[in-house]
Amino acid sequence: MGLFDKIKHAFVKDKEENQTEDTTQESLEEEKADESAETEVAKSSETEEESEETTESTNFPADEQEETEEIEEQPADTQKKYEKGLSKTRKTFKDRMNELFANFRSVDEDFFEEVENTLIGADVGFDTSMRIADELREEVKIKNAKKPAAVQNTIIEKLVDLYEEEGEMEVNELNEQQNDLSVFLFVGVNGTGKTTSIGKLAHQYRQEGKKVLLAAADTFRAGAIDQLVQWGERADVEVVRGNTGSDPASVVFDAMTRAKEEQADVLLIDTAGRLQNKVNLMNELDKIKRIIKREDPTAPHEVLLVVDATTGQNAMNQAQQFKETTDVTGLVLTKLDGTAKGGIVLAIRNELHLPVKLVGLGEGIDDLEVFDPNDFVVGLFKGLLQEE
Ligand SMILES: Nc1nc2c(ncn2[C@@H]2O[C@H](COP(=O)(O)OP(=O)(O)O)[C@@H](O)[C@H]2O)c(=O)[nH]1
Ligand SMILES: [Mg+2]
Repeated sequence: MGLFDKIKHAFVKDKEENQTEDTTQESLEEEKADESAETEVAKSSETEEESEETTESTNFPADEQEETEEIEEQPADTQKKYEKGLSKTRKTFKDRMNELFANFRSVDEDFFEEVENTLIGADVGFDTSMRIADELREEVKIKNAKKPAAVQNTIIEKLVDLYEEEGEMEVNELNEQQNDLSVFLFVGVNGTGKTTSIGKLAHQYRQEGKKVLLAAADTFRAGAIDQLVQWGERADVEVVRGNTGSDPASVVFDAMTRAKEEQADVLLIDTAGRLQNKVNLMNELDKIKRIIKREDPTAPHEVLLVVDATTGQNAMNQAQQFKETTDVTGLVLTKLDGTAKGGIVLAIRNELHLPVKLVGLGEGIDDLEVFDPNDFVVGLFKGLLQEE
């Protein structure tokens, strides 16, 4: 099933699930069937929101029980997490669409320009937004789409198609070594969520029964080391640390030695991200990498750049700069739950060509997911499709 069809499917399933609760809403809709397109769009988004809340509250206790019993998470739970984490983005996008169609008179040039602005506003990226609008012009012509619902669905179809097309060669899974040590180096500007993401990932691996070790190579601030130690306690994994101000490379050396001695499965390395001094940062990261390689020539197996989704274009610029500084293998996109601009994932894929590997969907220890492009897109657009 193609991605767009998958969303359509999710949309239909949602409708069926909520049919019993929706009877009042449904009859209301029938009564006002002759109302303008503007209210039609607004109303169906309300229905979707209500139903979302109901499913979430009924599923929550069951989710919690399952977590302790089952090793592998149910795919449906992951999907729910995405839907929850992306609710702000979805709502904003929905509001913008509603606005767009409230002013809708005909599909003219002004309309397409509004579509472009809407997409840029969602951090989809300038080039990508232009491309979508262009393809939309074509498609609307071919389909001779006139009704708002048909046009809205076509916008989403274009977004999904483009997103899917660019991701064909992408590897979103982390490069884990089978029966051998996996070394993941985390880089990124302060405050983006490196330490938090390491803590969450350590917890996940620990749950899987793996032996995990953390390295506190952000020795620049005392608070940074303590914070990682705290996460180590929460995740029940050990932290290799040095003193504040000590050489990060020496901490990494200690951690590599210990990981090998203790036959650890995973070593996660926290680093300081002082982008204001690019040369120093580059030297520091190079030195760390050299030490890692000397101990294990196949490592590091991932260099993960952590970026904060709420910072939009800034995150894109950081990613660009880090890409020039060191060999980044993938992105950790944090705080997707706190932004209304989840479109940044599309921009990253289309403009930076770096795979997103992990996404942060909240501050809790369980709020990190291996990036699943399909779940992401469903989480982003579910409920936005209109009945034609
Ligand atoms: N809402 C939300 N907050 C996050 C997420 N990831 C990190 N944070 C918060 O971002 C802040 C900075 O995180 P931290 O790990 O200290 O960043 P670092 O400086 O890169 O190590 C903390 O308050 C975290 O709780 C996320 O996915 N969602
Ligand atoms: Mg930190």
